[in-house]
Amino acid sequence: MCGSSPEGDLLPVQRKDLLEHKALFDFLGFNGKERVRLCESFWNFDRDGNMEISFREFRKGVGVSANRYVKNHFLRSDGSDDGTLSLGEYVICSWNFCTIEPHDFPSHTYFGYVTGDEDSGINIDTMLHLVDEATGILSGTNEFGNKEMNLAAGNVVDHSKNREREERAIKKVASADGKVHMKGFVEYAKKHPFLVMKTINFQTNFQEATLGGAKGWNRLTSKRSELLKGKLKFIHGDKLVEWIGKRCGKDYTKGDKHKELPTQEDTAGSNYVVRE
Ligand SMILES: [Ca+2]
Ligand SMILES: [Ca+2]
Repeated sequence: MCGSSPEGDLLPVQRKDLLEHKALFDFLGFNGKERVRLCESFWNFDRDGNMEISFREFRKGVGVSANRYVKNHFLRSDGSDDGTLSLGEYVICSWNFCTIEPHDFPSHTYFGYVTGDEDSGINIDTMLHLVDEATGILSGTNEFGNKEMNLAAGNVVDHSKNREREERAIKKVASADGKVHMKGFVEYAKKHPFLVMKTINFQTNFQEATLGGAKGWNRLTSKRSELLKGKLKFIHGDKLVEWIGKRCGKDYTKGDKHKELPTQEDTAGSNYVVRE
């Protein structure tokens, strides 16, 4: 058994790129084949070839729309804060999202990415906005700007009634401070699974675009909790980028630019556009 090395077909610059992140791949437990595959998705996403993934390239690569959830996920993975993901940031970003285990997923994850902090709450207005973003039942327009099927079928829908009904349901799970906290959110999401559908879609798309689906990530998913040692019950990308970097002897919050491509440095952040 002497199959060819998974790195055999790579260009020298790609091999160098991969080697630079060896400690990171080792720490996260990627085998040779998986690390090449993940790097290949990075190089494919990077349409303009500047060795950085812009938000636009990220959305196109994963195949998702620009909603608040995807935007926050991208921003928190950008440890160096320059508006793009370097290979190191991208590896952590995809590992973090594609290996989330079923019991942490999706309402806890979704909540964290909407609030940015698991101890803070979501205002009722924001909750209504999220419900509308997910379904369009309050405004009659979904996140893609399409009218609901009801309207297309010529049925008259009273959206103010929908809003009142949802507002009542949200108030029921809100805390004394008038905000919806993690516990209330999870309760609401249990009865309204459509709210978190986009986290499931996002993970599915992301897994497919990287290691060929959930199956390709299984091995790494089973190692996740052992690696995190239960210390970080819920992890945001920015904390994770810092935490993992420290364990790999690399500071990803300062970025790891490719010095041999100096002309791209000035423009690296200019492709970053977020539509709400
Ligand atoms: Ca790029
Ligand atoms: Ca960055």
